[in-house]
Amino acid sequence: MTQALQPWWKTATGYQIYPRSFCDSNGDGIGDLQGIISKLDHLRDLGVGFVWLSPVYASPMRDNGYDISDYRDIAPEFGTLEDFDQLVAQAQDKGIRIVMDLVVNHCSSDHDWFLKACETRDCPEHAYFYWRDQSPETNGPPDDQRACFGGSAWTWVEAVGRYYYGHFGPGQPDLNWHNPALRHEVFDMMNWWLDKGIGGFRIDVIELIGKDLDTRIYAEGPDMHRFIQDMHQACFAGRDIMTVGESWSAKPDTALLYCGDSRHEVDMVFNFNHIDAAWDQDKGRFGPNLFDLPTHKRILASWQDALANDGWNSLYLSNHDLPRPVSHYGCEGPYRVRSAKMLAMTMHLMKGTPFIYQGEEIGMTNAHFTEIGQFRDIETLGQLKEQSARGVSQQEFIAGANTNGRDNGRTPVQWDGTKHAGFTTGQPWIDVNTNYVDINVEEDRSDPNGVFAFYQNLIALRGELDIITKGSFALIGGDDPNVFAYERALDDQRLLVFGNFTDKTVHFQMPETRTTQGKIVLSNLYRDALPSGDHVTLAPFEAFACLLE
Ligand code: TEU
Ligand code: CA
Repeated sequence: MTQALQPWWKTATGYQIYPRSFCDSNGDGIGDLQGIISKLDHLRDLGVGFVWLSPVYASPMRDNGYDISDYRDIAPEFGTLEDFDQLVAQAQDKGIRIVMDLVVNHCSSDHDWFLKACETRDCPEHAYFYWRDQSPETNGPPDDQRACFGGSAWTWVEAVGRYYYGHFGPGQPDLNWHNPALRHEVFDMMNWWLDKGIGGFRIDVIELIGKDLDTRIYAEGPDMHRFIQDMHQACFAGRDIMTVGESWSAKPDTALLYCGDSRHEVDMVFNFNHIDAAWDQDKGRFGPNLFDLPTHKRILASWQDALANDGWNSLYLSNHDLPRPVSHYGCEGPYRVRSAKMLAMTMHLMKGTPFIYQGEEIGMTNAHFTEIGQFRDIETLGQLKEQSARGVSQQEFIAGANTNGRDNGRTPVQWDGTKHAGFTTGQPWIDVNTNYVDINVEEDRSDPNGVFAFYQNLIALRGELDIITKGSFALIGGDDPNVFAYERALDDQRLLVFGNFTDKTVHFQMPETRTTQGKIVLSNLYRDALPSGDHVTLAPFEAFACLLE
């Protein structure tokens, strides 16, 4: 039987690097490109096929690079364009592609375009941004829209006598995608990077381009798909690359509009349905963690179903905006290692491309900061202001930020047990987690039963079993509150996956009595067979995968 060759990004595993926190090569306390180059063997050993590199462009770093002041240069604290070319070449030698982060919903208020746009209405750059007059009723901003990082989304510029729109904040003015010259500039820049041989783009908040400010439709606005299709035609068509758009508003019923084959937009979306389902309706991410396994399973399964025959799923639990998976879904205590493996297995064996976030491969935990002064994130500090004004105490705020705030994923990668975890010889820009003495790469990698070794096996298994990338997906026991179980199927093969999300021994009811035992292909304990009978007993945070042929 001949089967169509799959694109590389369907069989590869991705790895996200947040450069500021990955590895510092020169002792200034900030991770950099040479630091990444020095750790490429770590990634090759893990077996990843590509890196999603969070922004390294020139930036005043108010939002750590998600505020770009020059799209064709590298921030000096990260290195130079030569360092970047070296990274692409050396990664390629190790079989790893570099996928760039593309932040084009907005730029930095320090970008030349914006500086010019603020001087006069009579320059082309003025039209690269969204401007509105003051409201005749209030003599204030045109509407009451709040910015994501706090304050009004509108900022007054005296010299031009108008407000500009910044969805995230005044330091990140939104680019006017409705202006053809702006789109042309952006596409030109994207092709410039693609011509350097990068592996593709992760596109920041893609759901926000195409907004209609007058009707106040921000996400998935009326022109979004048209603009993504323009982008595809101008930059992606005919290139062997991978593109993934971040969309906080994509749902199973709109997913194919972004990534269906015939749409010519992007290959995948990062959706957040399984993430914000656990957020409090009013307090958002800073509220309590409302994780509920049946809801989580239903959401993941609905995405598997929606993209069963067209489009493609991205699979992930964490990134630089999210808490650490063991802290959020697993256990930080005695079952840390075991739960890290369980979370990895249940995520990676679904259909789609898995993404590992730096530090996840050794089971790093949340930050557990104790003082406001330890937080660095612009969103967290903006929320602190807003919530203090509403009477939330500092203590309460710190608890919320420690549960779900963005700095949890941004503490430096813990490489070894030496001072500052081997991340830097200087003073790190954000505190290293105090648990680095016990939890670090050197320690974990020296243990054949460590988290790293398990990820290696998981990634290797992906290369061995076609069923992981090609098989169909069906949830088993969707209502069970403790166990995430599913079945993959390809031709005569079945792959059963089980993960206990609790710290208790549980009995999972199978829908039918099994007689065949199958072969255990991966286990985070010492299981060697699937028990026959009508139920499976799982130890705390146990996970295993069983192949039936
Ligand atoms: O994030 C988009 C985004 O809307 C959320 O992550 C946001 O940070 C908020 O937490 C929702 O509560 C992307 C980037 O991943 C993020 O790091 C940037 O700050 C943001 O866009 C702006 O570029
Ligand atoms: Ca540095």
